[in-house]
Amino acid sequence: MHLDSINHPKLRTWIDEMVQMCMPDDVYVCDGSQEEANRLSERLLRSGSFKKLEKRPGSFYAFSDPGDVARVENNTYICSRFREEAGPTNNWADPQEMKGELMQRFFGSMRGRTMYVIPFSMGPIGGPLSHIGIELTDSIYVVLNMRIMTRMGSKVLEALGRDGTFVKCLHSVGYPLTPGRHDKPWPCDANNKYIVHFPEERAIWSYGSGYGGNALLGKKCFALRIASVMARDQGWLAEHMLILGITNPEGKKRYIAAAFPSACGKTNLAMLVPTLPGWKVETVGDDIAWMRWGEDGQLYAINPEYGYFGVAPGTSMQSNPNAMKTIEKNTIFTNVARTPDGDVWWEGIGYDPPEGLITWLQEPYDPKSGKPAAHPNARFTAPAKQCPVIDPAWEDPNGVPISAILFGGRRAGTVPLVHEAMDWSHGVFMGAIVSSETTAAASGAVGQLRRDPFAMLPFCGYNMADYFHHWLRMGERTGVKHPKFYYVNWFRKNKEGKFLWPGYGENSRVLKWIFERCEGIGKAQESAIGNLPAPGALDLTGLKISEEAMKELLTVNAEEWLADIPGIRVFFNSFDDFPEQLMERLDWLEKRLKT
Ligand code: TSX
Ligand code: MN
Repeated sequence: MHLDSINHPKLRTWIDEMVQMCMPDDVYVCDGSQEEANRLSERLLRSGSFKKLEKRPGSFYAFSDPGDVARVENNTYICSRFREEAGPTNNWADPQEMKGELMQRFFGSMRGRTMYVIPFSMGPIGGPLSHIGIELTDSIYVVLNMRIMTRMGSKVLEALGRDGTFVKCLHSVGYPLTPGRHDKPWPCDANNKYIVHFPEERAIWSYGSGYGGNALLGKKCFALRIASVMARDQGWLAEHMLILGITNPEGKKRYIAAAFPSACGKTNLAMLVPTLPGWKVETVGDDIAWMRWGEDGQLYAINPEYGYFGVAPGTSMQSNPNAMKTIEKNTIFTNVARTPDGDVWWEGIGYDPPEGLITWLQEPYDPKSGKPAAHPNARFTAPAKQCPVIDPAWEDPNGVPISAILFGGRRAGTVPLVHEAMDWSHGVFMGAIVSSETTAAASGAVGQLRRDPFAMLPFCGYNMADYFHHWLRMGERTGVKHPKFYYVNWFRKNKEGKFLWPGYGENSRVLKWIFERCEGIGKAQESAIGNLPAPGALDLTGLKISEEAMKELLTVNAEEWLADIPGIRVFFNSFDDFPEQLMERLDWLEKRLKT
């Protein structure tokens, strides 16, 4: 579509300004149609950025510059007016100074390219919890991924009308095609990446990277960093949570939201296949939840996204059959390995690498090299509606009512399989102490404890102390029915270093107990840290697990917990204006553990 099809004066003015700065050869407004997507895919096939995957209809293969394979937290900024508003866990820069620096980077950055205007909606178009963004980008790869990850195109412009509000998202790969310069399969400016948020202005400027979390600005940048600020200002919640529906054999359904740091299997949980007969899990979302109190006093959640941007390695018919079926068609694969007959492969896909495999670096795969065929952060981008267990209400603009909120982390010791908070503020405390041990996939040492409150540390667009206050305030609303809070740990190990819990589909046994607690029929016993399943309350029918293992899984070892407390205290004290209520909760916990 032509730029003149835009009849929103403020949008038009902003685009004109950005065009002046970035100097693209052309401007194109995306309509979101299949014809448009076909045309753009064709262009990437011709230029060599995409390869067709003959084994997967409508699917493409892309590989990145090795210097542009992940989010870049060191180059991610929150440019609020004052440093204190960003807090100690974010990089802060003065908005005016940063704008000046970035304007130099963006100046002429789109020369020789087309600027694509992507109107997109986070959440069902026109829904009461939904918000609109406009991303300007010089990357076709971004356009095609945004078309899967968000509701995108003409319908969004219609919903925006002549004066609707939108989040301004500016993106350039930072590789202008100046005379004599040739394009690359993955253009980027790997040494000069900036992922910059202007929360007051509701704007995002992203420069130099084409990679998902840095370039698909609807996701982490908008739906979490900017939306968390909007949510604080407007009295709702923008969270790094999956949403699942769980139905018991009698047909009663409840919804659960859950926050986990990376490498804990969030997508696997969202699409879980229960081993308990008669129980069913359905997926509303696998990464982000926007939640608010409904008229009836229940907490309602939507998934603002339209697709899954999932980690491929480790995904198999064993670990996540529903994800495997979701990515059979209409999927973009980035940095996986490819087979000579037009399929994909990665470590942990569940079968041996085929003959003639080509790595993500476009080299012949050598198993003896010790180097993986797929990058550990290789991704699939797939439409949510292709998930075989997508929830019937996943597009309900009013959201689904949340009965329980789960937190979790990867802990070899200390933390039991599941425990329940005593009340809302205890639930907020549980969220605030979320921590996880690092795996090989993450950079740095293996097995190190990382604090990641609410799994939001990299994604909160303002001061995290203020974020905790906001969560506590949300619970003070009168006339509302609080969800219950739980902390789960699928990763506890025995003395021999073996996982005690089988995990995966067997986690349905834990979900069943949580479901029954919400029904008021599940039995619990109090411990120092909260409520544990009472003896016999966890349904272990048909599961081969020793009594010692179960005992270990549900043990609260006071010494171990007390050893954790100084670290938590240091973390809490690292904030100015940390909520008194949560500090008191820590004292409460310590006292209970000592008696
Ligand atoms: O996703 C996982 N979940 C959640 C599933 C709904 N993973 C994979 C984590 C990396 C992304 C798990 N890994 C889970 C889990 O519950 N549990 C474990 C640990 C584990 C690994 C292998 C076994 C058992 C547990 N194997 C056997 O017991 C044979
Ligand atoms: Mn995530």
